[in-house]
Amino acid sequence: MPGTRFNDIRHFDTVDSTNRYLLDEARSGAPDGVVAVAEHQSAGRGRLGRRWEAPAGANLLMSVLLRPGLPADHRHLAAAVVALAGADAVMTVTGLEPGVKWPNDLLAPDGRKLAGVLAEADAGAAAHLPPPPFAGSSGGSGGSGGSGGPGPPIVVGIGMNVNWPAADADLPAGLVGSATSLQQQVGRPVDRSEVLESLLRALEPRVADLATESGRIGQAGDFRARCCTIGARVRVELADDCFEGTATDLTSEGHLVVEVDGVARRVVAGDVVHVRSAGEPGASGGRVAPE
Ligand code: BT5
Repeated sequence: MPGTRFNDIRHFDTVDSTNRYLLDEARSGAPDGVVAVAEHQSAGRGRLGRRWEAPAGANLLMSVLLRPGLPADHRHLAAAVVALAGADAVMTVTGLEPGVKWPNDLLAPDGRKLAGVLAEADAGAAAHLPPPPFAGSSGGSGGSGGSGGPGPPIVVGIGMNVNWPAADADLPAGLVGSATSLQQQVGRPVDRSEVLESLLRALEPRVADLATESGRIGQAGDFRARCCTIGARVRVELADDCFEGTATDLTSEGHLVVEVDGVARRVVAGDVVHVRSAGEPGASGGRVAPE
């Protein structure tokens, strides 16, 4: 795609998972910016071993390989910029304004899930990268830049419900009430290639921003501004604890701050469910976990 790093877009009729494919390519040295798009995934994956459902030929199923050279504590931003670019594309193509649920799902205005993002870093592949030319500098022209910096390559996949489900009756019972599509929201079929092109165009400057500290601060600010989890009543489910509170902020590292009985608790990793009071439209049952 001219003017972007996304000039190698590989289309598949069927693949097990576009994330799995690009992680393997990364291990073989594939460069920053390779994109994989599938009509169908036979083993589309969500977080924590969960499955991503989509019938053939209806939705956007894509992954990008990024070598952003992000500091370890900022790697969540790779997923965040893809979620933000997904939201940009939805707004450009349909006019719908999705919310971004922490850490990186897109929700329709009625609270149902339109898209999910899965970021996977391959620590093993980092060994194949050259050392950063200016290790220790931040924001300069050297070691943190776009086409291959320190740190592992990161594959970020997004599954966006474009034309499926067309109606709730299309969904398996487990997703009724929690999943929706662009078509269902706007009442007409939506062109998947327009969404893909718009997403990649929006993603380019956001990924470029990851190379500098000021750019990262800007992206984190965009994420905070779009994050519909802030201000929401949430239930946080940790391995050994579960509590409810109100999400009040995101830290610059992307951790969620949840106030529980007047005490601020920082959530780094865990599942978060937006809790809605009776009478509010569709609760998001989507569980959220960090990559
Ligand atoms: C996610 O996981 O939301 C990340 C999904 C990432 C999918 C993309 S598709 C391209 C790339 N290649 C892959 O193999 N994966 C990525 P998580 O938050 O764990 O949500 C998964 C849960 O969402 C499932 O357990 C279901 O409950 C629900 N779900 C499954 N398919 C859905 C869909 N199409 N729409 C809404 N919810 C869905």
